[in-house]
Amino acid sequence: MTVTPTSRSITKAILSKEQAEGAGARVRRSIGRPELRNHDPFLMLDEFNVDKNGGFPDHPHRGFETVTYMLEGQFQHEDFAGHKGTIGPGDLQWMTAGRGIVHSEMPVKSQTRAHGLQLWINLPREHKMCEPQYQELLDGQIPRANPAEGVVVKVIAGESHGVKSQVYTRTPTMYLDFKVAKNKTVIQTIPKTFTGFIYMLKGTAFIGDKEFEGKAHHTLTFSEDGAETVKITTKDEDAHFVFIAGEPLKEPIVQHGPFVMNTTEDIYRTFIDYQSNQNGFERAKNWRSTIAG
Ligand code: FJE
Ligand code: FE
Repeated sequence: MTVTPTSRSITKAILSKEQAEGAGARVRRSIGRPELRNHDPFLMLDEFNVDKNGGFPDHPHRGFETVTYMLEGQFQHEDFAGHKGTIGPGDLQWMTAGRGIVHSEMPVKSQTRAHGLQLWINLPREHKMCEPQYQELLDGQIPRANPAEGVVVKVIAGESHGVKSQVYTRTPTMYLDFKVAKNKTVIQTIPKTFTGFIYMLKGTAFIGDKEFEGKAHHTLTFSEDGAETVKITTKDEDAHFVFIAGEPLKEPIVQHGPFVMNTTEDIYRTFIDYQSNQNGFERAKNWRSTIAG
């Protein structure tokens, strides 16, 4: 008989230092860095900081989803189908790239800094070539749970303390933004089979029965022991972190930059599709965004 512990524990704590990415942008890479590769179903998590001279000009995606969650400043987006918009603090863009998106992601020029998180979630084989879809929510449209005084959970995807997100997840995913005042304990449930992690934005939190200490800009990965809760405690500091978990796809991953497929053959086909503007990349022909300057 093996005993299932009550709370998941922390198996790794990795600090993300800033590195250059895109065009003059700075990111702290969490998932996707060498020590945190293939955290199935997650491909990448970047905490980005972009000033008015930087950004992520015209680039493609296929085979996964990008989830952009703004913390500070304003960010603009424009794609090859004419889909365009601006997201500000607390707003969310859940983009299913599916068979193909070409777009540009840039800060609003008058702003000094755009700061946020971008998560890449892999898609299961049967959804990789789906029609692209956007699910966009303003801060005020994202439901909150308030499990105790001083504890606010924004439910971006999945469920927390009886509050459910309406975001459709093709890969079962939980994405929760926790703000926890000092000297609190909160218990978050998590399905047995989900992998997951916490990425600390501010302050200090103590995770699991052994109270593993997590500090800002660290990724804390959960044990995969079937425990159905994560116990989180704060002490003499308030904490802000995201809690991200999902059902592993357990499929082969062949990634070439912004293209993520199951086989090398599908990656070769993707290069051809992108170069010859077909199978989802039709509108890439002669397209240039108006926001990348
Ligand atoms: C990309 C390099 C990149 N992190 N965080 C190579 F920078 C990107 C890319 C991003 C990105 C965009 C935003 Cl808005 C936030 C990011 C990397 O766009 F897709 C590849 N392939
Ligand atoms: Fe992108």
